[in-house]
Amino acid sequence: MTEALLKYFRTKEQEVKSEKRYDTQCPYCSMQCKMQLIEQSIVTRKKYITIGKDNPTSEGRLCIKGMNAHQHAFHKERLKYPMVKVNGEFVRTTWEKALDLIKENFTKIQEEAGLNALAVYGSASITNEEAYLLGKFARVALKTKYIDYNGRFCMSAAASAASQTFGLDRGFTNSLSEITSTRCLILAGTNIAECQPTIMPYFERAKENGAYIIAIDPRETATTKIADLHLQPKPGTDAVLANGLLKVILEENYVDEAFIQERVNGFEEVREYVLSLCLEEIEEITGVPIPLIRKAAVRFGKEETGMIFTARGVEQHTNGSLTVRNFLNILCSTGKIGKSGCGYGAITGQGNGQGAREHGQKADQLPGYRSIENEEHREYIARIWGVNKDDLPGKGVSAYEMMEKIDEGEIQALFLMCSNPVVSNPNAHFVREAMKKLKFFVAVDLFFSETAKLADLILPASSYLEDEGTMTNLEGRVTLREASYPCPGEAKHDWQIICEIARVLGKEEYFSFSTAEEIFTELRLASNGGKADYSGMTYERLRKEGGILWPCPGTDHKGTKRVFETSFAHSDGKAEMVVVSNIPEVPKEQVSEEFPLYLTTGRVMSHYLTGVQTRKSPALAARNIEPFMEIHPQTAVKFQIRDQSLVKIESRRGSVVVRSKWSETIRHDTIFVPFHWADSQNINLLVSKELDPACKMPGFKVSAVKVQPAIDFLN
Ligand SMILES: Nc1nc2c(c(=O)[nH]1)N[C@H]1C(S)=C(S)[C@@H](COP(=O)(O)OP(=O)(O)OC[C@H]3O[C@@H](n4cnc5c(=O)[nH]c(N)nc54)[C@H](O)[C@@H]3O)O[C@H]1N2
Ligand SMILES: Nc1nc2c(c(=O)[nH]1)N[C@H]1C(S)=C(S)[C@@H](COP(=O)(O)OP(=O)(O)OC[C@H]3O[C@@H](n4cnc5c(=O)[nH]c(N)nc54)[C@H](O)[C@@H]3O)O[C@H]1N2
Ligand code: SF4
Ligand SMILES: [Mo]
Repeated sequence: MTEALLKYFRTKEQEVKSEKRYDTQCPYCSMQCKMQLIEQSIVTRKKYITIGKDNPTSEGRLCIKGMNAHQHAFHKERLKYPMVKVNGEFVRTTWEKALDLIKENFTKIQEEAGLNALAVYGSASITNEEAYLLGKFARVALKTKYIDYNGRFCMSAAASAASQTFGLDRGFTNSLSEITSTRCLILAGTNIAECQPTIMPYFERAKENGAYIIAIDPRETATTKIADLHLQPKPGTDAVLANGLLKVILEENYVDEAFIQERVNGFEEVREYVLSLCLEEIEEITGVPIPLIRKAAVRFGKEETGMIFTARGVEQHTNGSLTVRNFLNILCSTGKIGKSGCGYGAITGQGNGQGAREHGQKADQLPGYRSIENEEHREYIARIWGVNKDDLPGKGVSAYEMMEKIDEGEIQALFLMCSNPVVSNPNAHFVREAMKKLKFFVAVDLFFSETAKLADLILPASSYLEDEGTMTNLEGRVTLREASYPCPGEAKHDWQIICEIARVLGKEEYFSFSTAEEIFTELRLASNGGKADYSGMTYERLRKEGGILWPCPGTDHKGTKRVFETSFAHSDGKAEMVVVSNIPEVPKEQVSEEFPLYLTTGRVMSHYLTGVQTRKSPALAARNIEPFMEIHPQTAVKFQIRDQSLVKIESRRGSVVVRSKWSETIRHDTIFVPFHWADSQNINLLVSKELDPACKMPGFKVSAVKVQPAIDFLN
């Protein structure tokens, strides 16, 4: 071919024949960045680009995950048809046959073993409409008490702490724009630079404006690098560290007596306990030197304004909820809550981590943040649903406890929507074995996830590009995701799937929705008068206003930028401080001669959760093709582990083999492994089943382990 001809074809290849644009929101984290997929037809193929769209939260920014999300949505392994397992192999089936199979098995199992033999496991990556409908589906169509969701492993500790201390759990009590003018910011166990990258400019602007940033993390991360002061506690000792901070605040008298007098209960008990502690002991337990504890406390105490942010680093512990409460004790004592530049932020995790925890997927919850054990709440929701209050089941158990019920045979069938529990649950080997015992298991997913592979039937769901609905972001801002791309093959929206199953079960009258908006209209009513009140929001308003912060109790209500300005949400209007003992109720696994190191787990920027989606995205997978173990070089040498070599990590529960990564910036007694990989690289094989007694959060962030070169193990 001549040069001229080649050039002609090259130019032709670049020539855009036609272009379509689809508005949507990123399927990943709680920032819910608004974006637009541009689909260009060029000569031989289609070309895709994703760009950010302006909005009040992410201000048009995107991170690499959002930019590349279409790669998994268009992946050739996307499920396009219902798949049924026949003799151990999945074969394509029709929706009609799939629905018949569900009807037959659900009915038979409930007839034989009772209503509660069926369980539902939901997700915080689905829309508000779907989360709401799934809760209703469990209670009205299946009449089972067993429903819970993956948010149990995510937001439960922070949610329970905020509910107990403030009487209300809106992840961030203020709006993001206030961060930039706040004087002191504590980032406790959060790695926003990798996990909510588009939030970073708020903190960078705060720093430019002179804010002092304190990070608390056993590792140095891209987030701790923006901090002025980095405290590196032993994993799992944050509650004790918070006691240390409080002690200095009390001794140096940075307390806001007037605020406490007027707005807080329980201060005296906390003061008495904290003053009885000695800083030397706190230094010993946490590994944080006293001068640094002092420096952090004095700075936070003396600044005019301050905010505390927590995330899974301090929350995913068997005392996670009390740990958060102790950070809230600091806010209450210093009066840094409910004012401009003063507040609390539980950095929410999943895309709809906020909304999905409000509308009834939790074992003990009804829509609008109502309680399933409160007679008035039951009455109200039963009325909206058109059922008898006494027919609504009671409260069930948490996500991991459902796995125990499956193992015991009390739960015999499972309907799973949008989660990969065999990878994300603690004690993963037990969970996989338990799930194999299910008599009938339906999974709704985009892909053959590790868990879906165990199912009897897999139903193909639509993705973020295709499924319209509302998502509530980390600010508590409800946003409308305008997805409109056609579904691949015969995939359906999660809400449609719920409605169709309800129909074959004879419950059509309660689930006769033909659009997501119709479900939202019912959700608005159901949330009316509840703590998370969406009743004033409409799709039209959400479109026009770019999102609304809840509570929004009327169509002329503007939404709520800051909560707790004049009172807290407990009946007496006051916040409840609580004594948080240095000795946790559930003892944490300690290092020993046999298991000499602490293992903590978490995330990297390019992967998302169990990695089912991001491992399929070439641009993302290429950044981290496999898991790794971050270890201090001195520790590595002690255990004969070379950099970039395979290592066996073992706890009392199991072992994995991953590659080592030397890092000067992690504590000597701690290793870190991200959890985005499955099977023999699933770090949850090592994590124990112990749960926080208050909120049932597992201790993902601390296990005692030993490490050795994998070569010994392979020999
Ligand atoms: N790239 C990416 N972004 C995500 C996700 C993802 O999978 N990938 N997931 C989303 C979801 S669902 C969630 S919940 C959030 C999670 O967001 P984060 O909670 O910020 O993420 P993690 O990496 O789990 O943990 C945060 C930090 O806690 C530290 N840490 C570990 N143990 C302790 C401890 O005992 N004390 C303290 N103080 N710190 C500790 C870790 O070193 C880590 O840097 O991210 C969301 N965004
Ligand atoms: N060791 C350790 N374990 C952890 C954590 C940790 O920090 N350390 N973090 C915990 C946290 S915070 C979380 S949030 C959990 C998350 O744990 P999981 O809920 O298991 O996480 P995902 O990987 O998001 O699983 C979602 C599944 O749903 C599918 N999916 C995606 N979108 C849709 C949709 O729109 N509809 C349907 N039907 N399916 C869809 C995906 O393909 C995937 O298979 O993991 C927890 N486990
Ligand atoms: S992963 Fe989070 S920060 Fe990144 S584009 Fe998606 S929503 Fe935005
Ligand atoms: Mo999460």
